[in-house]
Amino acid sequence: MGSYEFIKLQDNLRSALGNGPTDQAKELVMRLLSEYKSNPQDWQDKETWSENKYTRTLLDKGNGHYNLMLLCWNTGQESPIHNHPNSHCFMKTLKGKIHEEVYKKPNTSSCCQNSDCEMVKIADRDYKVDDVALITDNDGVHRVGNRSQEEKAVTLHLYCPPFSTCHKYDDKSSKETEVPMGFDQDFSERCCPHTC
Ligand code: 2CO
Ligand code: FE2
Repeated sequence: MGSYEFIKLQDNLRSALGNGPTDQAKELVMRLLSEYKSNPQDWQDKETWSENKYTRTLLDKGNGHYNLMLLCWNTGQESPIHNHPNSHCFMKTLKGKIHEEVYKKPNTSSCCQNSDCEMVKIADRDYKVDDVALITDNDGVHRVGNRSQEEKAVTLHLYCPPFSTCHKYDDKSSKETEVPMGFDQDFSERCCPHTC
C-alpha cells in the first residue's frame, strides 16, 4: 500500500483531469507531479523487471480520462522512437536517471519513399529523481531510456487521453509502424486510492 502522499497524488490527479486536458488542468498536473516527492515505499511493491524490455504497470485508469502507469527500466534498456497519438505524455522520474532524445515528427507522406530519410534529433534531455517532463506529438516524438549500466530506473507516466497503440519510427528510414501498447501488470481494478 502506498503512503498518504501517493494516494493523495492519485486523488488530486483524478480531480484535476475530470474535464480532460484543459490548459489549466495540464498546469495543475505538472504541479502535482512536481510536488510529490518520490518515496520508493509508495510504489516499489508494483515494480516488475524484465531482462529483455522495460515493463509497464497500469496503476489507474483515471475514470477513462487518462492512464497512470509505472515503468521499470533495467540497466541499458530504452524504448524505440515513438509517438503518443493525440495524447499528453507526462513523465516523472521516481528512481535513477532517465535520458530522452526528442526527434521531429516525420511527415510520413513525403518521407520514407527512399532509405535516405533519417530521423532528425532536436533535443537530448537528462532527468533525475523528481524531475517532470511533458511531450505531445506537436513537440515531437521521443526515445526514452536508462543509459546507466549500474542503476535501475523507475518512472511514473500519465497519458491523457489514454491510448492503446502508438507508432514507432525507424531511426534510418523514418518508416512508421503501428505497435500495440500492452501492460505487464494491471493494478487499476485491484487498488483504488479510495479503498486501500
Ligand atoms: N511512451 C512509452 C510507453 O508508454 C514510454 S516513453 O515515455 O513516454 O511505453
Ligand atoms: Fe513515450
